[in-house]
Amino acid sequence: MDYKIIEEDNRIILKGMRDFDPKHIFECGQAFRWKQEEDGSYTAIHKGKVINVLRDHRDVVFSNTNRSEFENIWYDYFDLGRDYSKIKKELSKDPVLKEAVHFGEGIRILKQEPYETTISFIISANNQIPRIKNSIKLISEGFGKYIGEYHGQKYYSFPTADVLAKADPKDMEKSYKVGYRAKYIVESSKMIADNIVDLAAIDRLPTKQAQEELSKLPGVGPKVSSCILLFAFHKEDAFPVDVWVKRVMEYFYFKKDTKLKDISSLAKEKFGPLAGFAQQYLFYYARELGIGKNK
Ligand code: 8HG
Repeated sequence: MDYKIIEEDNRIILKGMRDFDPKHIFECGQAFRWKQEEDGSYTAIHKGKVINVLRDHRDVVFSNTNRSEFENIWYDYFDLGRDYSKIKKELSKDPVLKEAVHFGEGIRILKQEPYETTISFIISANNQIPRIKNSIKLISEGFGKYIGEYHGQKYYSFPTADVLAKADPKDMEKSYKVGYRAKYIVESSKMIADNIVDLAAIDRLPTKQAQEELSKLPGVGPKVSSCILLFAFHKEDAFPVDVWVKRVMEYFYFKKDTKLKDISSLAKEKFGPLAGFAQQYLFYYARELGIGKNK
């Protein structure tokens, strides 16, 4: 972790940055708002700021930002204080993870906004990533604030809970392509806006209690809550088991159809406090290569 931070006009450059590949980070399933540009860089909006990220040989270039924003927002968002080489070395003791880590070597777990992550993963249930992305884009355009234009694209912030709490579920269902999840989005937003579930307090809870708290929200079951815990709160022992993670765990470890409970137990036993990271390398590896798809 011996990279150097350099500021140029409207840019921050991490010189000699390892363990950071925009494609791996933004296409590994954890985030839905990153858009690939023609030059291979990626652009997204977070906390009302639009940023563009490019891998340039040994460096990572963040455009449309400055030093203070970088320190206040992006350093935490990109988890830049963590040594991923150490995590990868530890996980690679397992021969399956060794392959998965090699495949997604530039993955980092982002720390995304709790409310946006909650709604995004409510939308993700029984859904496909391109459709999830489209709904989130439509919701931001329809209910969020216009922030500005970047590379010819207009960017909108994700709305706040009190805005979606007042949305009409019928309209959400139709115009925002979220289907039956519309009522969960509106009801969960009401509970968050009314502080019945206090997202700000989740940070301080241990994983199990945090999961119980999130499960009070309609549309939030074990998989959705694990995703929220990992991607918004960095609860690194959370291990979301979706179809892909189930398949890859069965394919390599169990060699047969296995209950979710048993998959979670094995993950806990094998990966312990690093389970969330292991899950991300596995999800990306399985989904990109179609592992276990045609059993
Ligand atoms: O990053 C993810 N990890 C896991 N385990 N599941 C995910 C991620 N991202 C994501 O969308 N999902 C789930 O996969 C939600 C949905 O059930 C499906 C979409 O491919």
